[in-house]
Amino acid sequence: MRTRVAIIGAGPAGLLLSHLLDLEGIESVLIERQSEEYVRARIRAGILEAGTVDLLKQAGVGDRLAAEGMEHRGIYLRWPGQRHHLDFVELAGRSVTVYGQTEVTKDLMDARAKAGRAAYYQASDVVPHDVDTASPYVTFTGSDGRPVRVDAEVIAGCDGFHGPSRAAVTGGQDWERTYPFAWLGVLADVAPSTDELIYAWHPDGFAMHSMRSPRVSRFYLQVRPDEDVATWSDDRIWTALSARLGADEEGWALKTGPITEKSVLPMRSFVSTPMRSGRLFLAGDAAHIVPPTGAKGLNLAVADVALLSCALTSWLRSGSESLALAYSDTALRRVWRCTHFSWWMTTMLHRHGDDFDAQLQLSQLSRTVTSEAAASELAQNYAGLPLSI
Ligand code: FAS
Ligand code: PHB
Repeated sequence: MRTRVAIIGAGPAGLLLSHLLDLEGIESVLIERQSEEYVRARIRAGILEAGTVDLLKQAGVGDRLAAEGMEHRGIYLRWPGQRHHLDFVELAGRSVTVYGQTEVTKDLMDARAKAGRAAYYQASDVVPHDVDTASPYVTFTGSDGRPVRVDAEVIAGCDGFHGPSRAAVTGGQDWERTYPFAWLGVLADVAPSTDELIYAWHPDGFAMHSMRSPRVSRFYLQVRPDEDVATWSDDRIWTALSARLGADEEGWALKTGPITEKSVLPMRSFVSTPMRSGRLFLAGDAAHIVPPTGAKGLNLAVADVALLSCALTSWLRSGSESLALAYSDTALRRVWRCTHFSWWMTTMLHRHGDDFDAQLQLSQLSRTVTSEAAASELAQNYAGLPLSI
């Protein structure tokens, strides 16, 4: 078949790009390896920057977000003997919103179904071809086992870290940093024990108290990269969270309840450049990965797509290629800013190295909560820099 933009990957990047292009009257086809049910059920990020919230609302997929999203003014930073609230609205004039990536995906998929736009789920052997020519195309095997070819003017690689698109970018360079720790992520059917997120430094390792709704909490614990999740009983999880989040020390009770999901999440920083090769454009995790400590993964994918949909709209609708030519450099400025911020939050809050490192971390934490300039720097980055549209 033929379309204008062939999009590989139905994560938030691919789904949102297709939606934004559709609003501009530009047809696209989505090609996804997993089933629709699988994509809908995936548990990932949970914090939306102010710019992401505004964009989803402007794009007409923000009604449920407006009704169910939990707006937070800031976060708590805590370490033994210390707990401090950073108010992002005061420090940076912007708030953040707790609204699961699962919900964002549902809203985009529902909008897609309502508009009746074509999507190929359970597509295998997906390969982009001739991306450096004027006639790129994608081949794959459909869910019915038959071969499919999609000819397009442009291919958008929104297929995450493990997808095929990045390998099709020629003359690229990759940067990577891996961390000697990981996160044990936990979802529990229990009301949050805090009104806003707690980021905790602790000698036993980092911990975070996040949430999904007034009845569902999300927690993270620093563990070893090769940690076996089976060694973490529910009791062991609650005991570690109580200690690291300071409940024991500060005398408040961490509410416990049924744990519905637990998994180990690797931590890495990765940037691949350029984010364009001929008629292939990369967006989201296909081009960059950040450790989740800065809550940037999903928001960076949205920022890439906001930029890319503008660039493709002006190129495909009015023939002006200037934004498309600038796409990679423009997107990478934000990518490196978010990569630095996520690395900085990660190295400040996770136990690694020796006691000297621990003292440096505690000094950094203390500086961040006592210096308005340092607190504002964290707030501006966390709440999100304006989308450079
Ligand atoms: P995605 O990975 O979401 O989507 C890529 C899509 O491409 C997927 O649907 C995949 O199935 C598809 N695909 C892959 N290969 C393909 C092929 N060969 N053919 C067709 N389709 C293919 N961020 C946070 O801030 N907080 C978190 O707690 C958090 N948890 C995370 C947990 C995990 C396991 C992962 C991987 C990421 C997590 N992130 C988190 C980061 C996350 O939010 C990502 O940044 C976000 O999903 C990026 O969106 P996309 O770029 O659309 O990539
Ligand atoms: C989450 O709620 O899943 C979450 C929140 C903040 C982060 C990472 C994950 O930094």
